[in-house]
Amino acid sequence: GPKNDTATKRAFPPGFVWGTATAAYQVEGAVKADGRGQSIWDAYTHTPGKVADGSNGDMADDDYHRYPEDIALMRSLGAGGYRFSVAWPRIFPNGGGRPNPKGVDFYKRLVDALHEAGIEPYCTLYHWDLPEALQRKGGWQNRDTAKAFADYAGYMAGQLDGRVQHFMTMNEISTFIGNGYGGTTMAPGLGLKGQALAQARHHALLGHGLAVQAIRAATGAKTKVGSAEGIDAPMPAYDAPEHVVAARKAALEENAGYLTAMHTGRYTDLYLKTLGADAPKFTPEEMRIIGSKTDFQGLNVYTGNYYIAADNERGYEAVPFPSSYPRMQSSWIQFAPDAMYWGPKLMAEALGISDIYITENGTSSTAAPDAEGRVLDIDRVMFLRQYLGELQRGIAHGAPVRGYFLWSLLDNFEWSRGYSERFGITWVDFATQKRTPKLSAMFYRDVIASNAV
Ligand code: PNW
Repeated sequence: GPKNDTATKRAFPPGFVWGTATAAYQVEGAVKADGRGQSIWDAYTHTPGKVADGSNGDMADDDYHRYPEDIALMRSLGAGGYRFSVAWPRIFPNGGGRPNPKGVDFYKRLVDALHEAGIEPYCTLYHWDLPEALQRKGGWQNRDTAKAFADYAGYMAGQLDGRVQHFMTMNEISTFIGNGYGGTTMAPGLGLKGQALAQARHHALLGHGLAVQAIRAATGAKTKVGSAEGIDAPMPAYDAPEHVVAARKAALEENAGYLTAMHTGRYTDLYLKTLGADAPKFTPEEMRIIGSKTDFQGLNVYTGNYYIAADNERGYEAVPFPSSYPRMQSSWIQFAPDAMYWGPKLMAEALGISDIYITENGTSSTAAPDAEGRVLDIDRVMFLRQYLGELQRGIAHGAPVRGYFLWSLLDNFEWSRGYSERFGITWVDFATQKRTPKLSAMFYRDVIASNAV
């Protein structure tokens, strides 16, 4: 009967953390406020031709001033967690030296307001906004940047000690190194190749490891430390044992430059062999630091790659997506709900990870206000419903996932796509800064309230 219409919903474990995620440069605006220094993203976005719509993060969502309103939005979702990032140039405007107390105060106010709303803060210390002063000295190509990052991370974690229990060192080393150092589509847009690129990647990993140690030294024993890394989730083409084995091997090798190094303290033989003369220079001590033990792993899961077993050195082969396979507005997001089942499960199995948070998942959508001002983003609702269903199934089959942070709370500055790709479950009219929850926000509120999908 009518009472049972939703009885078939799939339940998540008690205590599962439901949250939303943002990043400093994408939402804060206020780039000159209270002594903030310049970051590589200020420099990049103010270089003509770099961003699709010629926009920048000068204003973005003005969350620096409107965070109480944004916390009210989280409250109306019923969310229990919020993942935000600290802008390094607000804390150390030149990368190091004397801290800027007004920048520190902003994050203390933010975190206190979250606690008052009953929302647990999850803090990322680096979401790509490197102080421009450090880029002038080579950025991540310079080994000293790893040390500067650890100094900043330890200082900031110490300032938030007792108010924040979960810290993430960095967001998606794979993306900012791949697109910003290897490619030109993200700041600083260097287009490096070969050894120079592998060395920059190594320095970023070293920065992560040094920061893990610095955060531990600056905070109490209850503090949990991890990172948020992007994966193109490995998935077997279908559930046959040989393809599952192949996908698990891919989980290790396709992430060899990032998660595998961070969790094992070594580069795989195949990684070094494939790079050959372009391999990074490293010491055993550096590898020990990179492998510093963490308490949890954050995974940003948007899409995945299918694998089949293969009779080659790797034991696997990727199955390319035919051009007709469905994808979302952002052309890199292939619709792959399986990624949420297999990604966390196989990464946990391959690397022995005991606690995972999905630190980002979501999609862009072209849905816009209708005649009544409603945003009926049914594509995002279907995307989230399918991915969350697979996450629930994965947890039921043993994937150690403790929480989920939807990207994103708000439409925001989507890097080189500017404001042309909207990831929010809340519509933002950037001319007026008016916020309107979309259909997907109603959907997410319902998921959170029932702890089920
Ligand atoms: C992540 N790709 O970035 C970031 O952590 C967020 O800041 C970003 O807004 C979000 O995903 C949506 O894009 C990515 O091209 C950006 O593969 C691009 C890619 C992957 C992740």
